[in-house]
Amino acid sequence: MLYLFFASDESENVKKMKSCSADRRLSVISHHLLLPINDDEAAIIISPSPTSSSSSDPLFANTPRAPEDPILGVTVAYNKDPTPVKLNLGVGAYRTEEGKPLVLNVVRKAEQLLVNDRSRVKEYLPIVGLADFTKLSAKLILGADSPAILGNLVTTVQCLSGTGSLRVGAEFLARHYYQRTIYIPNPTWGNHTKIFTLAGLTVKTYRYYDPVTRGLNIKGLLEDLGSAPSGAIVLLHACAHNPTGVDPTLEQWEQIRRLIRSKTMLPFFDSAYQGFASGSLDEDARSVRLFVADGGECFIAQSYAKNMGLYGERVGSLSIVCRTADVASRVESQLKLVIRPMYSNPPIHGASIVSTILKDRNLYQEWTLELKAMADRIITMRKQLFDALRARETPGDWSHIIKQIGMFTFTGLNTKQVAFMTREYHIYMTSDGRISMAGLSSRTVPHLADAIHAAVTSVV
Ligand code: PLA
Repeated sequence: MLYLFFASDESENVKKMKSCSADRRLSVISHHLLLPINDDEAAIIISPSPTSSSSSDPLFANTPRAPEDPILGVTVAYNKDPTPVKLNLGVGAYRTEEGKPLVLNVVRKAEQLLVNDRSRVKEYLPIVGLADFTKLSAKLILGADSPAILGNLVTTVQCLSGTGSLRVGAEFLARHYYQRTIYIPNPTWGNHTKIFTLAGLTVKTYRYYDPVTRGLNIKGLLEDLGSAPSGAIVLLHACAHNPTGVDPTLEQWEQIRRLIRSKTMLPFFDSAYQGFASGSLDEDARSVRLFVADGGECFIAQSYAKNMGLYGERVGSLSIVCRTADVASRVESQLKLVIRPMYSNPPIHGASIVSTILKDRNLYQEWTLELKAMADRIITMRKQLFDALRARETPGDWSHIIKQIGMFTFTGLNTKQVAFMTREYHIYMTSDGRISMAGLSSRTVPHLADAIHAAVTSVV
């Protein structure tokens, strides 16, 4: 536990904290700096001891070492381990049966087409990104026949993958929305808290996962959102909830939608796994489409990292569904003001790959098949791991492994058991007991099952 505070003249800072959004953000951060924080949160903290030019110490000598990221740091630790039997089940990145990263065939084809097209140049994209890409991206999540698209009620901007889309959305909300509180599920992807806090919003949680049933705590969820202030922003995972792998049923989504609309709360969907949950792009967009169909406002952050395997290309988009076309175009004009000083305009290559695939009927079809194959392989891994634990008579009910959806299994293993598995079996995973099923293969399932068995029977 650390306690941090501004070392500089406080009254100066207080004077500066007026109403503009940057100042609000400072005020939120300074508030956080005065609170006890854990190691994870410390990663986002500004140095508590700014280096002064009069000091004889080297510059930044007082800069504290930040901890590694709880997810990406797992890969750092894995890379340092010289053992050949090591297994990385930390970050959610798809691997083949051979344990290798996969570039989709359809992506290779699209890249070839792009390289062969001599008319393509490397000019800057517009601030909002590649027009074909943003149009097709909105269609992918909302459906081609969506009335919101047909009525020009949606503005879509190309952003830096899912993270960048959430970040731009958060910045926009901090500047233009009257409610400053966002409710995120407990638990959720660890970066959500940091993204929204840094934008100047206040982050609160709503109950989501019930560790006893290993299912959705729908009662707690409805109670918490029911007692949230009206207008609050609500972050929802469109499908394949990370880290739990637990999604609401369609009926439960409908209950959630009714509650959110009745309290005029603002839904913000994080869609990082469209196609990865069920293997069907349309099926995995049902939650979002349910909300958009009622005509209310909605934010959607999309990522092509997982479903097109474009992790490092950083392709994503933010769509904001508004009630009128005029509002949508004004919102877009303000999004440009958010983006321009952040990174000016987005990169061209990844978005060109996506739009090449989305606009060609054959390539699109081929993509859906490759996507389904990835989703199916993950489902097969679930079955194999479940069977392997049953065969070992590992104590406990492991049926959640086959019930959960998407890239991750939320095993229920505790921090000590995870540490044991890393130390004794060189299995790398996040300390909350999440494993990336996409990192497993038939060859490595027995090793993981042995490790889980040993952890459960020898570490409490
Ligand atoms: N939203 C959720 C729910 C995610 O799980 C992730 C990625 C993102 C957004 C952002 O992805 P992008 O910016 O790469 O598009 N989560 C990963 C990787 C797969 C990570 O932590 O960055 C994870 O292992 O949880």
